[in-house]
Amino acid sequence: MALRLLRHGLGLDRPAPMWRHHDLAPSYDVVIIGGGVHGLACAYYLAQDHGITNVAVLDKSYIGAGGSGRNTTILRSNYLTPEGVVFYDESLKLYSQMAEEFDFNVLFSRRGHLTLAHTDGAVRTMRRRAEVNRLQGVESWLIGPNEIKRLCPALDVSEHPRYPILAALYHPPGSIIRHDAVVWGYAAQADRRGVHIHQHTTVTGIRTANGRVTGVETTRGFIKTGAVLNATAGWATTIADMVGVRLPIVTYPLQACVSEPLKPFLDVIVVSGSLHVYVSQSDRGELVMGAAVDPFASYSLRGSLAFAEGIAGHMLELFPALRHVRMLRQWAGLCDMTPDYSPIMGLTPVEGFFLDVGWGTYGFKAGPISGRCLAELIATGHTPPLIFPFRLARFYERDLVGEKGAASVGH
Ligand code: PYC
Repeated sequence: MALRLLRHGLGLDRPAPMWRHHDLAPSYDVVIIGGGVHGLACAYYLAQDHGITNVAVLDKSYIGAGGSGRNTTILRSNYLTPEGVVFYDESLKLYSQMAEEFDFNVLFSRRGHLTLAHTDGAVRTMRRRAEVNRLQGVESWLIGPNEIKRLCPALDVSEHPRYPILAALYHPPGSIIRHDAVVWGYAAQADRRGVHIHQHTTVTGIRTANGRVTGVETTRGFIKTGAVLNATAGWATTIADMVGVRLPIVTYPLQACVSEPLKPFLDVIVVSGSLHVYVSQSDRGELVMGAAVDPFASYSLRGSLAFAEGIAGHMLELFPALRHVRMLRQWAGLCDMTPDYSPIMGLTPVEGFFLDVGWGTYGFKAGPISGRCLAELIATGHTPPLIFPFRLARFYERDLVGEKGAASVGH
């Protein structure tokens, strides 16, 4: 015991770092801009599935500092379009296998997901979503107030609230996971296979010649490369501008907050589009809550009083018993919204410049599958069918994938 105490005091039994620091190499086969779940997952699958390990992941801050560490950790695949449903369902499968694959506890927890309908119009949309989901083999169906009460006894399903609950779309596979652990897991696995993770390394320019990428300028020096993946949020348009690719993206802040820890009372994830709120209870007992994006385009990461007041009011309409619960902290992340509320993945007119951007409020749930598909595209030159519908060219070809109706809350 005394020896262990001494070793601990001297810092001799610190766990090994999960990823290493490297000098910037003069060239890499692939440079990934953005050290969130998407970028790190792509690096991992390049190495794991395709044996491409001469890869750099660059982040201007620390890994997971962006949307990957700022989301509310909800995983689901009950989308509105067939293209969206199959895509997010593959991601959910990868998330559910992650702990075993990495031998690392990512606190994956299958909870069930309820999207409440308070109006006839919302009931119609939920019914349509349920049909689309089931046609793609995804568990999702409409339930009434009695079943909602059974799954979530704390909800007020009486006729008294301003917006009584008429029905809900129930999606049993809906889950939560520890978002930091996901980032660390991918980083550790990518590092182990030889990928270089460069934190605090800002991209200042991308060089091209004859319509193709030749290298990346950074605050730590120049990197020669023929393949660059833009896996950023908030800075997606800035990076794309560096090679003259225009993206149909407008950036909005999305705020979230957690309550003080409470005894476990909420098994399911609850979403109300009409009341602009979604909530789950973490393994630590905190209520993790979010709302719609802020109603103005901005790059602000600050929380606002208007958000705190709004979400508290809406939470109390759903859960009156929580009136004495205190909010512990609040924060914001950046959401790159596209015109059809679907992401942009794949090729661009500049050879060697790839996109994994425009995720709006859906990014975290898609990290594993978009990383795997982008890795396949970069390695083989072929666009996997799962991401073909999300190509940039769809905006010129009038082939949109309208996913607004699958949002957690109204935008
Ligand atoms: O689409 O499930 C969702 C979601 C949760 C938080 C933001 N978007």
